[in-house]
This record gives sequence, structure tokens and C-alpha cells, in this order.
Amino acid sequence: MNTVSSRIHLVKGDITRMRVDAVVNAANAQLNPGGGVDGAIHRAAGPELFWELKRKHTGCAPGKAVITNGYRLPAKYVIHTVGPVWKDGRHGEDEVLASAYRSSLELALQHDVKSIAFPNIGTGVYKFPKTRAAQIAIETVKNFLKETQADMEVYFVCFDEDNYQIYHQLLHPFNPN
Ligand code: AR6
Repeated sequence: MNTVSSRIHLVKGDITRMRVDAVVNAANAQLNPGGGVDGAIHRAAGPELFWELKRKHTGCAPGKAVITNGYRLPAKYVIHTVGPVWKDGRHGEDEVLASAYRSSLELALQHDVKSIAFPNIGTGVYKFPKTRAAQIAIETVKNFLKETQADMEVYFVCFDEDNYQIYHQLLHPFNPN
């Protein structure tokens, strides 16, 4: 079994292009198509994604996750999770963000997902501070892989340069860019 760190990968780019078993979507609690990564995933997957979501779910609470097919995406599944709307950090935002990552990983494991790609949940429209979000994301994924010994490759896909630099610092502190 590989070490936990060797199963965590950093990618800069567009998550809709990822050839993985599952991509994670940063959705809203109504599961309505929005902007950011959510809009990109819906556009790339096609309308069937929205129809399946609406057929099966009325919504998704912050910190929880639901799964659909990936349709026109290279990924077999989309796992839709809802991050916290940032207020001031004293309204349970950290816990909800950790729970969004954890719920997504649990759902992935139940569906025998061997590779999963995460966007930087909460750090766009929902305004979660990027460094704090990255620390929570990495810690939650590491703990999950350690605890479950899941045979899963995890990709952090950073779309913006700021997030990419932050993740690079945290994951590869001794490698210059
Ligand atoms: N691939 C990977 N990451 C992306 C892409 C992409 N194609 N496009 C944007 N990002 P956001 P949130 C990054 O706003 O903060 C939506 O309207 C982006 O750079 O998508 O959780 C939903 O419907 C940022 O780092 O999600 C909700 O209403 C990250 O994705 C709300 O936004 C997350 O930014 C959720 O807000």
C-alpha cells in the first residue's frame, strides 16, 4: 500500500477535463446550476446532469453530498457537495467545509471510486479564505485515507493561481515551482 502523501496529487486547470472516476462539484443547497465550477460542470456534462439531480434530490445540506452520473464528462460520476458560505469563521464554517470533503470521500468509497478530483470548495463565490480552506481540505483527505486505508487517488484541481500556489506550498514545501 502506498503512503497517504503519494496518493494525493496537485493539478492546475479545469476539473471538467479530469479523467478520474469522480469529480466533485461545489454546489449550492438548492442544487441549482450556478456559476464557478458548478456552472462549468453542468455545461460540460450536459442537461441530463440537472435532470438526474432534480429527479432524485430536493436539495443538499451544507457539509453533505449527493452523487450523479457524469454524462458527457470524462468522469463516471459527479459528487455534488455544498460548502459553507463564509461569514467570519465563527459560525461553524471550518466544520462544514471538512464535512463537505469527508461526505464526498465517503460517497466515493461506497461507489468503489478509485480516483477523485476536488475543486477548492468554498473559495470562490462563498468566500472561504483560501489558505485556511486548503489546510482543512488536505488534513481531511489525509485523515480519511489513513483511517480507511482506501485504495483511492485524490487530485486537488486548482483553477486559480492563488490556490495552486497555496496547495503547492502545503503539499510540496521543499520543491520550488
Ligand atoms: N475547474 C476547477 N475549479 C474551478 C473551475 C473549473 N472549471 N471554475 C472555477 N473553479 P466556486 P464556492 C474554482 O465559486 O465558493 C456556485 O454558483 C474557483 O477558482 O465555484 O463553493 C454554486 O452554485 C474556486 O477556487 O464555489 C454555489 O452557489 C473554486 O472553484 C456557489 O457557487 C470554488 O469556487 C458555491 O461557491
